[in-house]
Amino acid sequence: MNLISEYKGIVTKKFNDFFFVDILDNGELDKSKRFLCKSRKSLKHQQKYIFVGDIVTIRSINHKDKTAVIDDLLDRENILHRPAVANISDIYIVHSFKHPELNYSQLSDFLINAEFLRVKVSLILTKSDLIPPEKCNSLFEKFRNWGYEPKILSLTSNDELNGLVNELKANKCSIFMGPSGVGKTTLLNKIIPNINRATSAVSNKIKRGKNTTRNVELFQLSKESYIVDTPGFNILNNYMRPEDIALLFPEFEIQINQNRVRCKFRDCLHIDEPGCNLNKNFERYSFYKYLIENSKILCHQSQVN
Ligand SMILES: Nc1nc2c(ncn2[C@@H]2O[C@H](COP(=O)(O)OP(=O)(O)OP(=O)(O)O)[C@@H](O)[C@H]2O)c(=O)[nH]1
Ligand SMILES: [Mg+2]
Ligand SMILES: [Zn+2]
Repeated sequence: MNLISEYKGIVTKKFNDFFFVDILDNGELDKSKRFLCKSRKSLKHQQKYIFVGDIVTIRSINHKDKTAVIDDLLDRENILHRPAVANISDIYIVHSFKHPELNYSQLSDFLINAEFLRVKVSLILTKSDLIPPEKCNSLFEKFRNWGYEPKILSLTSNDELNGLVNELKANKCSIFMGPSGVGKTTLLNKIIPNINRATSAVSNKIKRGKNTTRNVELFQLSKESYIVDTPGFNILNNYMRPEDIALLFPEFEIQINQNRVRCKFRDCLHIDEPGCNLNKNFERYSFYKYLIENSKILCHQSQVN
């Protein structure tokens, strides 16, 4: 007889009113520790909504049917709103060089919104087999100037894969995010071979993904590390205060945090304030100015309304 009546678990998948919860005990990769759960009604009344990545306690455990009830939600480290995932430690923005075509402004939007969560953000570029090596090298340099050292992957080579896997194993909970068809699930299938999640070719005509992955799902990579695969989606821009935007640009953040350069004013927006010494000679500076202007307008509108 099993005397334990309550377990701690991690939510791996959510669909309608149900959740899959994996028990967090000895961390072994064991399917039998997965329970299909509903959440206790009063949790909703307390506005405690549960997302993939949440740590919960479960009760009313039926070991035969593998069902249980989520009894409580433990404190979260953070929450990403779209897609809704909790407790992320590392974000990997995934884009392909081609099919679908690399779109710089879309990629920049993804990066800025990922930086908003204030966790480590990395860039993965896939399908390098579809472009000439020189093009690949020049794009590598471009994104290094944005402050990211992209990991370049392709179906035909595993050169960068081992390094990436070791990195993912050292992270607590990594998430793959990016448009449909860029190869997020293909990559996950390579990293955790027995999961065999569905992937599909991008449409021939418009070279766009087919939204193959429909749900956010969390997979265990090793004893204490997880990876979340997400459906391709359009980014939902977070509202950012003008004074917070510089920290979302590694081009500025490095200068500010290394404290090599100082601005005259503490609330400097690094636009055209006299005495601002930050280097603005970088490719995405006009995008930065655009975000500041946009944020000021939104801020003004909210004060008027
Ligand atoms: N040529 C080439 N094709 C790739 C590479 N990586 C993935 N693909 C192909 O790209 C297509 C889309 O891959 P998926 O893994 O389904 O893409 P996804 O990002 O998960 O897409 P959604 O689930 O719709 O968000 C598949 O046909 C893959 O075989 C690559 O490195 N090179
Ligand atoms: Mg997918
Ligand atoms: Zn400044």
